[in-house]
Amino acid sequence: MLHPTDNGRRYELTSPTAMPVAGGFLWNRKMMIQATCRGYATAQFMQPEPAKYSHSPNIEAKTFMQPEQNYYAHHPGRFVYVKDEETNEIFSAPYEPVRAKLDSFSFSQGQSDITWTVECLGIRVLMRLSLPTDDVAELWTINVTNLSDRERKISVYPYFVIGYKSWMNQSAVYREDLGGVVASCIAPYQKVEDYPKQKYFKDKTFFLCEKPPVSWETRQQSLEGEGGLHAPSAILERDELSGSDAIYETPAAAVQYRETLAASEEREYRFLFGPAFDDAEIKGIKEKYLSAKAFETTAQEYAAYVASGSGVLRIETPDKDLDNFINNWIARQTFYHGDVNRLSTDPQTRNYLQDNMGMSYIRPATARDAFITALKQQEPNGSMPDGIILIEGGTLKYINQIPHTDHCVWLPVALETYLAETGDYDLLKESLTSKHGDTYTIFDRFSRAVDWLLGAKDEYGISYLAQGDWCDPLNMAGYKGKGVSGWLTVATAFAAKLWADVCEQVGNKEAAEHFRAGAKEFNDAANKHLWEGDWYLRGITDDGVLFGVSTDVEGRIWLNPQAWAILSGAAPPERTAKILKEVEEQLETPYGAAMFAPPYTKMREDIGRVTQKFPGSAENGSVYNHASAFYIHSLYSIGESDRAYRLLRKMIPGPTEEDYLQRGQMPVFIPNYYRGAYHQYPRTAGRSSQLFNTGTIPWVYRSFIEGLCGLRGDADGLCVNPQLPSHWDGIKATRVFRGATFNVDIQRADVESVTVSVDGATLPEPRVTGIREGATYQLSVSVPRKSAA
Ligand code: CEZ
Repeated sequence: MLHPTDNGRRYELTSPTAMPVAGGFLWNRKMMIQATCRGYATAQFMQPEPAKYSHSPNIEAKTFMQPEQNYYAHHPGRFVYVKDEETNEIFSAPYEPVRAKLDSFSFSQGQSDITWTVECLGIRVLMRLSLPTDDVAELWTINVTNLSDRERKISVYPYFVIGYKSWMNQSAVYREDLGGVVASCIAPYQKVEDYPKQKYFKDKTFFLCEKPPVSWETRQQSLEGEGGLHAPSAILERDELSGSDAIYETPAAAVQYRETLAASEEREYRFLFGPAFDDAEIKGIKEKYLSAKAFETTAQEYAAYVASGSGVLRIETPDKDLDNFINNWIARQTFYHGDVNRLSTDPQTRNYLQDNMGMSYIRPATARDAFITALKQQEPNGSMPDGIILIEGGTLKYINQIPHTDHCVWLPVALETYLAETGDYDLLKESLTSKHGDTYTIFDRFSRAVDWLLGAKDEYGISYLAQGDWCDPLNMAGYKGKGVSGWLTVATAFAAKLWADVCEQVGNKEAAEHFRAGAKEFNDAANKHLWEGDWYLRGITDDGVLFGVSTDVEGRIWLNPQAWAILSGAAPPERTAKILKEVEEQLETPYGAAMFAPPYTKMREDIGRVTQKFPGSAENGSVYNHASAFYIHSLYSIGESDRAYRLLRKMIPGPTEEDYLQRGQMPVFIPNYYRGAYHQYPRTAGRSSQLFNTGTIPWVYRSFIEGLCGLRGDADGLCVNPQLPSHWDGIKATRVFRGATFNVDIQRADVESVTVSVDGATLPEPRVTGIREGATYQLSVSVPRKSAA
C-alpha cells in the first residue's frame, strides 16, 4: 500500500482510498502547492501576500494554512477524465471526481515532482507535476497509453479547477491566440486605498495547452450539467465540449482531445496552469516553458534547487525507514520553511527565528540575514514585535496583532544552533540601526532582548503571560495583565543561560555573570512557586488560579514547562525523575507525547481559546510535535537517549501498515500534530493534521544531528557524543560541517567514555579541531556498551 522507491527518495501510495487525504507538496521561491493522492490541490503564490489562482466554489476566507483540511467534490483539483468513445464509459485520473474502480493506482511524491499513475478500462494515465524555480506556474505532463491489444477510440479531458474568482467580475474564454483557457477577474475589494495595490494583481488564471484541443469548456456549470462532477453531462452526453465562454459565471478549464490509439500507443501532452497579470505575461510564460525541451531543463533546474537544500546529515542505522526520512525528507522540509517563510510576509517572530534556526543547517547565510532582519525590528525597549515584516510597507496581521510575551526567547535559542553550526561569533560585533532609529551592536541587541525578558515578571519573579506565550490560543489566563506563564519562566531562564554562555565565549565575563544570575533567579522562582506535586504547573491566571496542576481534571499536566525546566537547569535530578515518570504515564501515546492531558472539553474563560479547540486537536492536547520536539531535545540534554529516541521515532509515520493507516500520512514530512485524546477518542488518536508548516522540524533535525549522532559544533571544533538507543550496536553517519565532510562510524565497544579516532589516530578528547574546509575525515567513534542512561 505504501512503500519507498528510489532508495527512499520517493514514497509511493498504491491505494486512493486507504489514506484518502494523504498527499505531498512542492514549493518554489514564489509558490507552494499541496496535492493529495486523489487529485485535490491547494496552491498559493505570493503577490506579495498569499493568493490563489485555483479556488473553491464560494468565497474563501483568507487565513493561515489549515490543519486537517477538508476536501469535497468541488475542491480545487487537477483531473483528467477519459471516455471510451465506443462504450461511453468514463473514469478520471487520479481518482476524483469519478471515483471509478481502478485496475491500478500509484501516487508518488518525489523530491521535486509528484506523479499519479492510474489504469482503468485498459488505458493508463500518468500525470506529472513539477514547478519552475522562480515563476508561478504548474508544469503538467500527461501521458495516455493504450494498454489493450486493440485499437481504442477515446477522448481525454483534462479538467483543472479555476473556481469562484470574484463576486465583482469574473469570466473565462478559450484563447486560440494563446492556446488555452484564460479566466479573468477583478479581485474583490471595497476600500479605495486598496485599488492602487490590487490593480497589479495577477487576476488571470491560465491553462495553456501545448497541443490544440478539439473542443473546450470554460463554464463550470456547463461541464458538470445535471450529471454532476462524477458523471459530467458535457462528457457523457455530448461528443464534444460546447466551447462556451463563462460570462460572470464560475470559470473552469476543461479541454478535449479525441484520440485513436493503436495497441500500446501513447500520447503525451503538456500544460501550464497558473496566475498572470495580463496577456503579455501569459505569452511570456508560454514561450519560456511550454515545450518538451523547456519542461526537461526546468525540471532539472528545479531538482537542483531542491537539492541545494539537502542538509548536513546522512545516516545508516538499523532502521531503514528512519534513514529514508533523515536522508531524503527532513532537510527538504527544513529548507521549505527557511526559504519561503511558510509563504507569509509577516511570519510570527518565534516561527521566523526557528525556521531560520533550521536554515543554519541548510544555508547559514540566510539564517544570519534573518537575525539582522529581525533585530532591525526590535522595539526601543528591547522586546521583539509579534511578527517580522519581510516586505516594504507590510503590516502585522492575524495572530501578530495579539500580544505574546515569548518572542525574545527565540533569539538566543536560534542563535545557539547558528553559532554551533558556523562559529560565526563575528555576527555579534555588527552594529545595527533599527527601524526605530536606535543603533546598537547585535551583541547589545541580544542582551537587551534577554534583559527585557528578565524584567517582564511579577512580584514573585514569574513571567507575565499577556495574551499568549509559545501557545497562541492560551489567550485569556493573563490578558488582564496579572496572569503568569510557568513555561515562560523557565524558558526565560533557559534563554538567559544560553546567552550567558555566548557572553562567556566572547570574553564578556560581566555580562555572563549578569545573565547567569538572571537565569538563576527565574529558575529559583520556578522551583519555589511553580513546582506543584510532581511537576511544574503551566501558569497562574489573572485571578490567581493555578493551572496545569494535579487537581485539574482537564489540562492537568503540560509538556512545555517540564521540557524547559530540564533545559533551563531548574529541575534538579529528583524533580527530573518525577517529570520523566509523569510525562510517560500521563502524556505518552503510541503517536508521541501529548502537549497536555487530559484535553479540555469545554471553555474555561480563565484560560482561553485553547480550551475551545476540539479535544485532542491542535493545542488542545494533541501530540503537538513542536512541543514534543522540545521535550526530546531536553531528554538528549540529560542523556536520556532511549526515551528521546522512542519519542523521536514516533514523529515519523510508519513503518507498519497499521500505523500508516491510523495516521493517514506518508512519511515525507512531519505534520504540526497528530491527534491526541488517546483515551477519550481512540478512533482518531494519531491522525495527522497533514499540515507541514511547523516549528517542529528544525528541532527534530537538530535532535538527530546533535543528539542521536552527537555531532555538534562549538566555537572551533566538532564535538562527538553520540547517544544511540540501547538496542542499537552502531550506525554510520556522514556529517557535513564547516565545509568539511566527516564519514563517521559509530560502534559500541568496551570503552568507558566516547573515544574518537580521526584517520586512524586517537584523539585526546572526543572533539575534532583544526577542521579544513574541503577536507574529508574518517571518524571512528567508540561508545560505551551501555548508554549512560
Ligand atoms: O500556530 C502555531 C504558531 O505558528 O501555534 C504554535 C505557535 O507556537 C506557533 O508560533 C502553538 O500555539 O491561533 C491558533 O489557534 C493556531 O492554532 C495557531 O496557534 C497555530 C497553527 O497551527 C498555525 O498553523
